[in-house]
Amino acid sequence: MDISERLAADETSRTVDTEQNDADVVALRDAILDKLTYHVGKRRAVATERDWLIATAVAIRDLIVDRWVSSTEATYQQGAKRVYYLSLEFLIGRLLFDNLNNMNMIETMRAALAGLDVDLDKLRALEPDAALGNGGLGRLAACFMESMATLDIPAHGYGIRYEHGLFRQVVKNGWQHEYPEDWLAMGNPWEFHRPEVSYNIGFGGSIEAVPISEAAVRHVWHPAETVEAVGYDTPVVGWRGRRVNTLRLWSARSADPLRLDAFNHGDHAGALAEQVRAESITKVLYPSDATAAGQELRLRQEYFFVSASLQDLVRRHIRAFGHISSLPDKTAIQLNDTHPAIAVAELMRILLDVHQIPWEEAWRMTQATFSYTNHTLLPEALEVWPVPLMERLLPRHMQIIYLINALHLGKVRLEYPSDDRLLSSVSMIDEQQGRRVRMSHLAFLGSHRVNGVSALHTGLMRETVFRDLHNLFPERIVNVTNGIAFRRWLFEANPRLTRLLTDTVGPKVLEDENALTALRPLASDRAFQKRFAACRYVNKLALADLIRRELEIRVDPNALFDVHIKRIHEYKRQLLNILEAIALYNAIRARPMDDWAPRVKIFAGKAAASYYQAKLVIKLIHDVAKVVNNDPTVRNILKIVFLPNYSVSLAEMVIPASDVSEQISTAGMEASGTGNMKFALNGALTVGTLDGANVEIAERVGMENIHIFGLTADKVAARRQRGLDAGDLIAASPALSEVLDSVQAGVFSPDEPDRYRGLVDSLRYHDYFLVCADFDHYFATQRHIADIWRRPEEWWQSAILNTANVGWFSSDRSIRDYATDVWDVPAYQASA
Ligand code: B1H
Repeated sequence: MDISERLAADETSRTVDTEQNDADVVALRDAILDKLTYHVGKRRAVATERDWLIATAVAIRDLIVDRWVSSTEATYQQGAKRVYYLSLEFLIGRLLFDNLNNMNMIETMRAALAGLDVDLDKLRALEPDAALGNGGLGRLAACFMESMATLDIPAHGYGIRYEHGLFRQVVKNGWQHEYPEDWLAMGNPWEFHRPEVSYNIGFGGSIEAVPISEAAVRHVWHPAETVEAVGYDTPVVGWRGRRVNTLRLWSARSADPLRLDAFNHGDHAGALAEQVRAESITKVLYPSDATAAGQELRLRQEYFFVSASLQDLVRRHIRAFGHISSLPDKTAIQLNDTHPAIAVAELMRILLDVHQIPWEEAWRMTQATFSYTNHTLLPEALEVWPVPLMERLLPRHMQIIYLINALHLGKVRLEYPSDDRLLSSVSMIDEQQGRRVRMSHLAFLGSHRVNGVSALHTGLMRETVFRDLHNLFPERIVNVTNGIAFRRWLFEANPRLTRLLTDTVGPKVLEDENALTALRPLASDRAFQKRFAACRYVNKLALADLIRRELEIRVDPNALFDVHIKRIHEYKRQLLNILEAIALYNAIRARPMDDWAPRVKIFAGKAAASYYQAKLVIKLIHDVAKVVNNDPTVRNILKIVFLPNYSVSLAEMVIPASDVSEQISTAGMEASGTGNMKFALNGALTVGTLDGANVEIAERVGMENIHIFGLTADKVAARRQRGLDAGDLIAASPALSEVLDSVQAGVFSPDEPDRYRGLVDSLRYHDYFLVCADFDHYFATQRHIADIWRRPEEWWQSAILNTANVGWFSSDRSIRDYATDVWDVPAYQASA
C-alpha cells in the first residue's frame, strides 16, 4: 500500500488527531524534501518558509491525485450522472488544513515537518486565502463543493480564476480603503494549469441564417471578437479522501496573443491592447455583495465562464455517452443565482445551432438539465441587462431569449387572455425603465427546479418576486435550506472542541452530523460544561492575542465576546449594534458601580467600495470605539474592536472564540445567512431576528436557547406600509433619543461634528431598515443575555444545546436535499 491508501485505510478507528505511524511520517518527510529539491528547486539550507509551504502542498497534492484519478475513472466507467455547479464565486479560503484534515494526515504532516525543523502552524498562516467571492453566496459554493465530494457525488465546480480576489481592506483613521489582493503572487500550489483545455468564446458580430431545407434554416453566429478560455483545475477532497472532485476555473487569454500582423507592421501597442482587453475579463472579482454590478465587463465575465463551462461539459458528455440527446439524463447543472443564467440561452444555442436539435426538444432538454438557486430578493441585486447591450454583445442569445419569451407569453395568453398585468409581470423583458432582460425569469423558465435557501426566504419568493411565475408553475419552487461544511467550521477551526466531542460522543461525530445529539444529556453536566467552557476560553485567549497584536487593544478573555462579522450592509444592521453599544456606554456611565457583565463587542466586515453608508458605519464603529475604549469609567466593562480585512481564515479564528453571535438583519431581508450556523455549531448563543435560517435554528435549538427580538417579516412589511418616519418611536424611547442626540451632536466625532448628521436624519425620517423600531427590544434582549452570562451553569447548558441541536445545518444535509429533490443523483449515506 502507498501512504495515501494506508492513511485513509482504517477510517473509523482514526480521529482528527490520530496517532501517526512512523513509516508514514518518514515517507512524507522524504516526499516533501523531494518536492523542495525538484519542484521548488531549492536546497534545504536556503529554503524559506514559503518554499516549505509550496513543497508541502505539492507533496499533499501528489497523494490527492491518485484518488482524483480513481474517482474520475470510476465515474466514467459507471456512466454516472454528473452535477455541475456554476458559480461566479467560490470563496475557498486556505486549503492546506482542509486537505490535510480530509486526508486524515494533520498529525502525520506535523511530525514529518517537525523532523525537518519546520512548524506546520507557521506554514498554515502563510497561505493566502483564495478569496474568489464576496460573502455567503461564494462561501456556500465552497462548502457545497466539499460536501459533494464527501457524499461521493460526481461533481464539477465551474467558475472564474480571478487574478485578484476580493480587495484587501485597510482601515486608516476609521475609514475603509481598498487595495488590490494578490493571492497568485507566489503561485498556487494546489492548481493544475490545463493549457490543452481551452475554448473559444465569441462576443458581438452578426447572425447568418443558412437555409438547410425548404422549411428550416440554420443560424450561424459570426462573432466580431473571440477570447480564449483556459482551464485551471483544483482537486476538491472529500472527507477521508473518499472522493476527489474538480473545481475548474477559467482564465481568459487573447485568442491571438501576438497579433503578428499588427506586430510586424510596427503597431506593438495596438497588438497588445487587444490582449489586455481579452485578459481583463478574468482580472478581478466584482466586489459587490447583494447588489448587481450592472456593467458590461460583468456580463462579459458571466458569458465567458458559462460558455466555456457548457462547451466543456457537452464535450465530456459526448465523449462518455456518444450523443447529445442523453444530456439531461446524465447531467444536472445548478445555477448559483442568476449570475450564470445566460447558460439557459447558451445551451439552447448549442443544441439548436451546433447539434441541430429541434426547438421543442432542445427546450425540454434545457429545462430538464438546469435548476436555479435564488439567494436574495433585494431589488438592487436582481440582474436586469439592458436589451441593447445584450443585442450588441450576444446577438444570437438575444434572438433565442425573444423566442423563448414569445412562446411562454403565448401560452400564458391562451390561459389568461387579456391579463396585461400578468403578462408584463411574467415576461422576460422588463419594459419599466428602458427594455431590460430579467435574468431571474430566464433562469426560472429554463429550469425544472428553482430553490430558495431557507424556509422563510422560499416562502417570500412564492409570495413576492416570483408570485406570478409560481402560480403558473406551482411545482417548480422548492426549499433547500443552506448548510455549512462541518469539516472546516468545526473540525479544523475548533480542534479543541472537536477533541472534546470525539472523546465524549466518539469518533462517529466526525462521520455523521446527527451524532451531535448525543450531547443533549451532557448539557447540564457540570463537569462537561467546564470542559466545554475551557475550550472556549483557550480559543478566546488566542483571539485576545490577535486583537492585541493587530490593534494594540487589550481585551479580557473572561469578558463576554459579542461578535458581529459579515459584509457591512444596511440590512445587516451593524448600525443597530453600535447604537446599542452607545446606549450601554451611557448606562454604564450613569451607574458605574452596578454589577455589569464585562463585554467585548467585536466587528469585522468589508463594505462595497462605492457603498458610502456602509463605509460610514465602519467609521462610526471606530469613532465610538475610540471614545469608549479610552474612557476610564468603563474600562474593562465595555470594549469595542473592529478587526480589519475580514476573510474566511479570520472567521475560522474568531467564531470558535465567540460567546454571542449577532444575526440582527431586518426581518425578511437576509435570505438565509450561514455565519449564524457556524456560530451556533461552535456553541455561541445567537441574538437575532426571525430572519433567514435564524427561524430554523430557533426551531431546532428551542426558543429558550436563542435570543430572538424585533419585528417579524410580516410586521416589517406592515410597518413600512405605514411610513418610515420614526419620530414617534424615538420620542417613546429615552435611551434611543439620547443615543441619537449624542451621535448627531458630534460627541463621537468632535473633529467633524456634522459627520453623522445625515445618518441620524435618515434614521429619524426614513428608517427603511427599522433600526429605531427594533432598538428597545434589542437593548433589552442584550441585557437579558448579560444576566444569563452571570449564571454560568445556565449559559453553558444553553451553549452546549446549541452545538447539540444544529447538526441539521451540515452542508451534507443540504446536498442530500439537492441530490434528491433537484438533481436526482444518489448520495453517500453513512451506514447507521
Ligand atoms: C447572497 C448575494 C449576492 N444573496 C449579488 N445574494 C452579488 C448577490 O456580486 N453580486 O452581484 C453577489 C452576492 N449573496 C447571500 O447568499 C445572502 O445574502 C445570504 O443570506 C445567504 O446566506 C447566502 C447564501 O445563500
